[in-house]
Amino acid sequence: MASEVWGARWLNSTSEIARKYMEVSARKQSLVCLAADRNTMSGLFELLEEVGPYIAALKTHVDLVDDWSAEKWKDFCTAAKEADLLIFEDRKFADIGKISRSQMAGIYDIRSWSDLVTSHLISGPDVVDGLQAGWGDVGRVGGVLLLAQMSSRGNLLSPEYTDQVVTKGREHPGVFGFIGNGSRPEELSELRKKVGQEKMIWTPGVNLAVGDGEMGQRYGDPREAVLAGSDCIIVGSGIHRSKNPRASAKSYAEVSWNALIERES
Ligand code: S5P
Repeated sequence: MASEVWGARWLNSTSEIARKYMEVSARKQSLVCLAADRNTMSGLFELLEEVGPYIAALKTHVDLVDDWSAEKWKDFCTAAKEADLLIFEDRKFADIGKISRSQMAGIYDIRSWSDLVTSHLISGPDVVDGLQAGWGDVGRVGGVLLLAQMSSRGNLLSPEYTDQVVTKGREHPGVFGFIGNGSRPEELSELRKKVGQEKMIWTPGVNLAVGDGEMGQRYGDPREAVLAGSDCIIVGSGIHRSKNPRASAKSYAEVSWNALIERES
């Protein structure tokens, strides 16, 4: 099933997690990663229950939950696994290797439940080794998404910086892929050319209502993002703030899946 739509991407992939993502996306016919930016555990459980069937991955910001507890989080992650989802902690690591390794532990113990994490490469390539060592410390494997571009206006990730992140990230087996700017399809096409076909590009900054979002966020069209090379659209408020999150998630799933078929055929 995954090979039918993902074709050579699936056949040539050497990443266990990338293959897992392609399989889940094909099972659910969705390239949607939900940015589950709700700040209560009940809000998170409710969202998961409503939209689980229409999404392929669940992105969290574990440190913004007001009533977080280790026990409730464990239950939440179990529910996410039961809903056939990859769990992606958007921690945006940026420290030196050994500290990143320790930050995978600590109170949130990200290494024990995340399949994917985000990281900047500003401190150099050892951050990726540190994060991989973190998963290794608990006998798990995971993938790092490097921020190659950002969706927020005025960000400091220059085209030269993006190029360096891609050049270094492409060679590293611990790098699952890159975060690209979903709000600008032309930037995304350029990014895809540089990234090649092996690694993933996941894109925030997409919404069916394009334009400016809150506090400097920018939104582009999800179909255009996928056609320009995005492998996964990261959608937050477009789903969790909508009047009917389930119906919205279904719409994003359909748009993204149809665009993938259009792109790959
Ligand atoms: O450049 C970025 C990178 C990320 S990971 N821009 C982003 O918006 N994000 C994340 O995507 C951000 O942290 C948030 O969780 C999500 C976008 O949410 P939305 O509500 O704007 O769709």
